[in-house]
Amino acid sequence: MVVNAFDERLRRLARHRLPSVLLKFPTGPTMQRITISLSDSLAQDFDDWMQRRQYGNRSEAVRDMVRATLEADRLSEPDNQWCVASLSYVYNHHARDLAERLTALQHDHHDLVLSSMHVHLDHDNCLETVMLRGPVKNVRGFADVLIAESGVRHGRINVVPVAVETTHYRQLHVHAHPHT
Ligand code: NI
Repeated sequence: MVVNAFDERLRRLARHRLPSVLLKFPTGPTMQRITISLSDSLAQDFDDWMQRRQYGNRSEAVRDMVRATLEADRLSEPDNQWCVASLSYVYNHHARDLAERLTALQHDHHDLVLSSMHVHLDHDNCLETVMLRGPVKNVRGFADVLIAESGVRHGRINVVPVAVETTHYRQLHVHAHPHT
């Protein structure tokens, strides 16, 4: 029958397609084992630091140190490096016009601002985290202006350098991949 033949063809197609679909799933990064030598005192300092920072093992601690160094180096490159970043700060929402000024600042830079989260800490204080994406220079410039606003306290930014891919399909669509 025609229907059965069609079903059989579908089944065969499905069988044929299965391996290529499975191949698309990453199997995880391959690891290299690196042996390093430290003096007793440096190793002791490292273990103490690890304990204070709640690291469970030396490999994870070293990996984070290597990442931090490489990313700091990348961020110092003068080219138009892109990043994703989270900017957090505390402010008093009773301060005159401050809440409006901060919102206006985010709207003025809507090309950089992906989202923001607002937490009412108590009757006066608000904690806001703004997620940003764009050229490092612009993201840092935006953060500097916002942190410098009178009444904004504890302003900190965490910048993660990324490689970007852009595709134009109906609208600009950006993929941002962390380097490490
Ligand atoms: Ni609030």
